[in-house]
Amino acid sequence: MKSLFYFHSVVLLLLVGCSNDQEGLEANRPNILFIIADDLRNDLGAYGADHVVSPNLDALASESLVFNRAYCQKAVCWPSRNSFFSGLMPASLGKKTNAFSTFRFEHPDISSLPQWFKQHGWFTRGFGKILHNGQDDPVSWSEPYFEPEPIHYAAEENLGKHPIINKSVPENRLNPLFESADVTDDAYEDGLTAKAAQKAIREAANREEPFFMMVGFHKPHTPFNAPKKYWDLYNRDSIPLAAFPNPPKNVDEKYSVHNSNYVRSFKDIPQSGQMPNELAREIRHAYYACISYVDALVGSLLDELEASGQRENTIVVFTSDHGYQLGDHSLWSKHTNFELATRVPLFVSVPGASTRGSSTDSLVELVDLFPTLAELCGLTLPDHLEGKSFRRVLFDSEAKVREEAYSEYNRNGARGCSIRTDRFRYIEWRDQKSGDVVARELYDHAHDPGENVNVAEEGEYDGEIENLSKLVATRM
Ligand SMILES: [Ca+2]
Repeated sequence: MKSLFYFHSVVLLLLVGCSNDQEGLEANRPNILFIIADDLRNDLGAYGADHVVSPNLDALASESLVFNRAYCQKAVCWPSRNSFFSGLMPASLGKKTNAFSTFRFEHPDISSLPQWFKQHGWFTRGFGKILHNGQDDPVSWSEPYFEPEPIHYAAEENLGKHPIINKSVPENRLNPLFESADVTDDAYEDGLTAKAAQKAIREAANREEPFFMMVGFHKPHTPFNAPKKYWDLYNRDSIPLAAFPNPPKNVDEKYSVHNSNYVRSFKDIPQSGQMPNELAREIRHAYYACISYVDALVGSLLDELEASGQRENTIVVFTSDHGYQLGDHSLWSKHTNFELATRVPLFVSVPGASTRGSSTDSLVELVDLFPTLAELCGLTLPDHLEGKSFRRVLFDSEAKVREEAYSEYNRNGARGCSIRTDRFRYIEWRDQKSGDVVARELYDHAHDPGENVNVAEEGEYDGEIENLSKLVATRM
């Protein structure tokens, strides 16, 4: 009888241990592994992109709640990353004085996301590209941040000739946009980042306190360089081209689109006009090879978690700082307010959560990750946060915490304020001096999920526009 009671107690304990309730999770003080890709649009198996080879991320998705509608707050590295890292919206980060300033320039005393966990007893580590290139936030980490020396090129013909990529067009014109080099994973910096993070995961198994680890990979950011074995996973002829290669109809192109200057700044890329189809397909091939490379590196981290016995008590987050356009709407690169540039992949794998392996259409923002992760682990929230916790969505995929997701990108003297609701994307372009609305865009996702036709001036949506405009005003 006694042993039967014991048996029942063990079963009960196991059930409690595996339950999805908040208390169990808090009591376990879970580890957090937060992985960030760079410039990764939602071209992954979990989002229906069968033409992309991403087996490790597909496996992670099957253990996660997959967010179909997660959005960055600004489709460019610096503000997006500083935003989710600090918990502030891009407009609150302060003036960027140079490439080496972070949000600390104007907010020296707030706690960052990892720092908040550090202050609550987590052992925090950072690897690779987390803030912008070359930026660190030493106070956030329990041990010094690790970033390898930049290695952008590894193919023999490209070695030693090419300066570090930056926005200087003349310098970039020396650099190829992509290379396929017959090298190992750690011939590029992302492979070295993964190795260092793997070692830290192994070491963490012997530590009493839980860990909070952020690991940022540079790919699939330009240059689209990946070991040849990842290129070999694809048959170029079957790689799809952009379904809609022209700017959306009825937009003011002065604000809405750009001329892809950044991608055109690389060697042998045409300076104007549409990319020839053959080149477009080759660039997409390169981008997908980079996704498969990142996928393998993510797999190496997850394998290490499993091998060190920590997977069952680790929350895993996978996301990107923003999306990307690959010839869609005539655009190469990010820097817009469209769905393809603002939407990001987001998987959140919470031990024991009943939503694991399902997906949600709940709207969330990257700036929401700070309060969400803190709440999940039972921490109070610092006062400065500007996001909303979506913790309850992780236990109920039908739950909604937001009516809209907000993103902003400015161009040619106009502030572009964009919201995505269940049905619409609405963009309001306001003159940065007068505040007057100079252009509007409305895309009806019920009929136009590709955002190919701006219907803002068609009259039949005037009522919706009035409401959407009020909603934008609450966020700008
Ligand atoms: Ca980026």
